[in-house]
Amino acid sequence: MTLSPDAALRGRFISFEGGEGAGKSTQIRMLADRLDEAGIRAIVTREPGGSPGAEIIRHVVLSGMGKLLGPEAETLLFAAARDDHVHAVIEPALAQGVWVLCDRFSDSTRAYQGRLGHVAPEVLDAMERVTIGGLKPDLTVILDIPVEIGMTRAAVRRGKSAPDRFEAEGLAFHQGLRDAFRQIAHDEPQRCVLIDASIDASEVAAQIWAALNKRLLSEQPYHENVSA
Ligand code: Z5A
Repeated sequence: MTLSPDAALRGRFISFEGGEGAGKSTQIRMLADRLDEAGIRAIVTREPGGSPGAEIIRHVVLSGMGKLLGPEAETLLFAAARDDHVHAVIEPALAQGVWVLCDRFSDSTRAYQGRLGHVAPEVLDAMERVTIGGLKPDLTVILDIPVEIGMTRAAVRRGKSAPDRFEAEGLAFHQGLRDAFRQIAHDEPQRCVLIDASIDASEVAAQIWAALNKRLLSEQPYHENVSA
């Protein structure tokens, strides 16, 4: 694959998506370590949040305050957080040739607020035009896990703390979410890779690394630096 000079210098943008307890944070950390060993500069970030302004909004939405405003207004809060995050963190990093590993991005809005919250696609399209413009992840890793396993993992990790606004939703909500992410992977196979996240974390990591090698590391200039 031949890239234009600007595209070759730009960092790569990888988002991680999936239901609760799928292991996104775990896999992002493992991938960041592996990229570091390969000599590729990368930052780890998350949504909602990732920039000082967006972290304030994260606190509001996860507390459940946004839900009280209704689905459209809650979606606007996620969009406002994304706008700040993209402009303050993601775009500057990519422009400097730094890779961005992001725990959730716009597919989460499509799944949670679109499919589950019934916010109309044209409303989501309009918000995306404002917040992300043409920015799309170069690769989206969708971690797929049976709902019961994911919820159990999340409950164990949470311990005695109270569930947040989305963790508190029931089984049907989380099943709908899983379906929504699987549908996104099906609809956009060039951007997305669907990975079984119910297996051992090191095996999940190996599959992510293989997908990344196939789709991104064969491009110039990164292949010269990396041994698979
Ligand atoms: N949201 C939205 O509605 N709209 C939007 O546009 C955006 C987000 C961007 C953010 O929650 C919430 O915001 C999210 C959607 C909504 N809703 N929820 N819930 P968050 O950031 O607080 O949480 P999360 O994104 O859902 O992630 P998570 O539940 O924290 O899980 P995770 O990052 O996918 O998993 P983990 O922390 O890596 O692993 C969970 C536990 O499982 C942990 O103890 C691990 O050690 C363990 N684990 C991980 N992998 C394995 C394997 N392979 N085997 C066994 N155990 C494992």
